[in-house]
Amino acid sequence: MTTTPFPADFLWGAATSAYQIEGSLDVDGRGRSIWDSFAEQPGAIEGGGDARIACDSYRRWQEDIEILADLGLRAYRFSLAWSRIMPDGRGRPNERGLDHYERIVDALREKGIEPIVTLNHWDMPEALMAHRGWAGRESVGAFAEYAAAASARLGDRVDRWITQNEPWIIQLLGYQLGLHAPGIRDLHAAVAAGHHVLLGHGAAVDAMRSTTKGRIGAALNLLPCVPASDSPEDAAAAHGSDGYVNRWFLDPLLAGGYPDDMQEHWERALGGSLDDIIREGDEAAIGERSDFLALNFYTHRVMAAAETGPDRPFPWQVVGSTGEVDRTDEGTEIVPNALRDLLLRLHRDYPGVPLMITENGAIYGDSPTHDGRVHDVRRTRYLRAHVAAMAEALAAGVPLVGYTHWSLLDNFEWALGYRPRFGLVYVDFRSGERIVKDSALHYAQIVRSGGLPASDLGPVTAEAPLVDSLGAFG
Ligand code: IFM
Repeated sequence: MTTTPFPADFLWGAATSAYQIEGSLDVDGRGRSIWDSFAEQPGAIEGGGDARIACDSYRRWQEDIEILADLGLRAYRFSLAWSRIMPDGRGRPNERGLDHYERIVDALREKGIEPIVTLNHWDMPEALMAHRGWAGRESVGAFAEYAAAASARLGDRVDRWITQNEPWIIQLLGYQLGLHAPGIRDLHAAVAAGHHVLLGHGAAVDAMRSTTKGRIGAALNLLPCVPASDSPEDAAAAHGSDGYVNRWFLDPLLAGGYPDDMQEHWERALGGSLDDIIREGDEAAIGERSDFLALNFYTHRVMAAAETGPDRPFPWQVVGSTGEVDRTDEGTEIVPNALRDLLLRLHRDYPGVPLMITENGAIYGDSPTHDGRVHDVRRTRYLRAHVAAMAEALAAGVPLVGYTHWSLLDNFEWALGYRPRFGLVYVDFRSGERIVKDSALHYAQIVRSGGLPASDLGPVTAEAPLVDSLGAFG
């Protein structure tokens, strides 16, 4: 009999977010969100799509929960649509929005599936753009009001909360590069937005404690940064990039404040101090509040030194790996060992903090074949490779408590529209029909056996790479 390092109560699950799956944008008193406006801009969404229907999960949520239950998953990470609960950004919460999520939480619990609730998965109410969205400090109080309303209604039955999803992506794509809502391109606004997202985390935790005993954390998308060569310049580039992407968010949440080296990089890039953004007492209002760290892991960044310039605020660039590397259909490098090493690093650098992987997954375009099934063998290999990486980290003593695969469903992949398919479950976007992919069935076996069942699938491989979407992020 083989032993498994996964504890019996390990939270095996899958993840989604409201805007990516729900549709039904104009029902039950929902207000407009920044993504509604962004998607209306010509050229903003590849293929010209929008999220008016998406996976139709606002209406088909029971079907989604049945699928989770049939697969034997123990946790479902989903998000509340902020603008369903606070249609005007501030003021009285919309009870009909809360009713909807209460029904979902209760149905999950009835099936023995732990709800893991995200509060901000990017769909800020449009009304808050009157105060510059996350770039304005008013966002912090508005977010805390929303968190308080969600916790007052659901706090007695949600044991795990995620306040913010991927602060760096909000900052980078939403406010620095303008590729996501609200489409702003301004470096100062970007660093302010990232800071307010973190302050919002702290304020939300404080606003929720009196109404929930659930554990509260934020989800960071972490990208290990590796030097492209042995040169000291590339080593410095990797360290700098690590400050920009990872430590700028990890350290204030878990180590008492922003890292000095990255603060200097920001000051050089902005040509002045950050004192107008980061005020006295702010770092204390972010730190020492998280009950766990949630992390989203997809790949790494291979970094080289570079000259700064108009489109490059920092002296480094992503160059990617040379030679043979496994990649997803989108060209993203598949590096499960980097996940293991990241977990070990987090355990070393932030000891005692429980870790949860709240996203990990890959774009593979497999669709139904003549037998009506989706034989996405590459996703199964990808999943097994990352489960093996988690097993190694657990065996080395890392306090990893769960894993929710991204995503339960093929869905609206933001600016990339519906082309990229991340789901364990195939969605026919014309009919709304769901087809459980082979990878989901294999995942069910992993969950049943509490680790990796024997398989003859062989190593992770992938077909020809397309474009490395992360390479463009500088
Ligand atoms: O779909 C997104 C999700 O909303 C946030 N993390 C990355 C996923 C894949 O790009």
